[in-house]
Amino acid sequence: MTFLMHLSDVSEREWASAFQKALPNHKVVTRQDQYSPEEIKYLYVWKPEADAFDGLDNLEVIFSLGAGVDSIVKHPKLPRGVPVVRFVDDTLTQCMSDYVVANVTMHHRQATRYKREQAQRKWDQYYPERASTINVGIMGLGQLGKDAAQKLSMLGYNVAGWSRNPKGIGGIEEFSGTAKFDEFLSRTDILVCLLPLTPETQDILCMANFSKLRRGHLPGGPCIVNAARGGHQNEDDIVAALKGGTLAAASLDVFKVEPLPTSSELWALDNCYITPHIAAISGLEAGVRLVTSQINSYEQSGELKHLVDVERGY
Ligand code: NDP
Ligand code: OXD
Repeated sequence: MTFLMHLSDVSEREWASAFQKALPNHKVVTRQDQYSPEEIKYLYVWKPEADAFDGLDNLEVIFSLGAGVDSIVKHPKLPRGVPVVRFVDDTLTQCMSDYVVANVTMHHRQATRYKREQAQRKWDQYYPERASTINVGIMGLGQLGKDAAQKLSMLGYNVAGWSRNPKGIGGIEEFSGTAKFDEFLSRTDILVCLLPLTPETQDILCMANFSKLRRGHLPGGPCIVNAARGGHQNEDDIVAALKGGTLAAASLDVFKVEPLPTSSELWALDNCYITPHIAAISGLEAGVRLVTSQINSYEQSGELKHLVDVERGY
């Protein structure tokens, strides 16, 4: 039973050593090791290369290092019928909520205004509005969106969420489906994206949608926070919206091209808050614990949790 690491931009050796300790009866290999493709039963994958599935004729389970599986489900050679399991863990959820709460509170508390006034050595005692007057809208009410929504609600924000199907999360106003999207946008001051990247959600952060956000409540205008995927955002539109005032500020953790090219105009905008795809991490300890327990349960009873619906895309 051989377990192959296929982890682009991540140390395969480090993960392989940790898995080998946790799964002593399995052979754990990296792409640099000697193995024959037919012996691979399990694959641990992040950003699969074009040849990721070549020759893996006896593959039984694909484990995603990420919570987001867009690069796996859109892979042209993804073997049909092989289950895909994604990363779901409280450690990742907690990290993401930390990022979302930090960025929402920063925009609520007018970080850009005070940064600009500091540069001018200007002392102007403007008091931000109470959290309860700020409408936060979270796109995606899954593992990550639900937790962020609940934490922001506990801080006093007026939180709504948008998903495909209603979730019944107490204390959160819910909008479901495309028919309710404009209504959701029109009540939102700070828009947070925690959607999976699918053909339906591609480029959802665009000028047409920014111009539907509520204006006149958050000083300077509405703000966006994107911690999902760069494919959700039209970066030219974000630059234009940040320069022209359609958006007061944007927090972006993900980009169409990563690393974000040094030529991107986003780097130079003082109302754009850039982080290098670090909102939440699939940590080694949690990943080894999760995948080991999934492999053990699969081998004992055939059961797997957190399965991806490949056709749906998440
Ligand atoms: P989930 O699959 O648990 O949740 C996805 C949510 O999005 C669900 O509520 C779903 O609604 C909703 N959704 C999907 N498609 C649509 C649509 N067309 N219209 C409206 N709602 C839709 O995902 P997670 O919460 O675990 O993760 C979300 C994303 O966060 C990941 O896909 C990944 O890209 C990103 N991520 C980024 C990280 C970072 O460090 N920047 C780290 C981890 C994840 P419904 O349930 O009703 O179908
Ligand atoms: C993920 C990510 O999808 O880190 O988990 O982006």
